[in-house]
Amino acid sequence: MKRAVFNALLIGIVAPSVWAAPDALVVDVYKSPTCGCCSKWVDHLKANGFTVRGHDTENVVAHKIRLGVPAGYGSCHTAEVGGYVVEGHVPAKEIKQMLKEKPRARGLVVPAMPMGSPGMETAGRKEAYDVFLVNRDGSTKTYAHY
Ligand SMILES: [Cu+2]
Repeated sequence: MKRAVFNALLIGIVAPSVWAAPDALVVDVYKSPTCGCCSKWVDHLKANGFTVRGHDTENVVAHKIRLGVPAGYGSCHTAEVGGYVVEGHVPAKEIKQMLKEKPRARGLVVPAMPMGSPGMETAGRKEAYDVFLVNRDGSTKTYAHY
């Protein structure tokens, strides 16, 4: 009985901080436990105000298929936020923009792992890359260019 009271108090203390974070800013990330650049991208999201729930798995591909990442647009990790898929090293800026604009789309992808993208910072090296919006029919269009 005392334990139950203690738990109730604990929930009372914890809950407000959970409510303070809007649901749309919670990102579920599927990645291999040994992926270094995936963890660095997670750090990038956290630094930009996202709450991240990490899910280590050896079968990230299953999530890409489930969430509709088009063939050839895959990267090292796959994430879900606000009903959208976010594939690869997508900058927090475009994720926030998408959550605000709420396009009728599957989500955002940055194929492969471009040097200089968030989580792929390499001293002195930057590659040009596109952030693509994946439409509901699986077609893509450029959402941002770096
Ligand atoms: Cu990566």
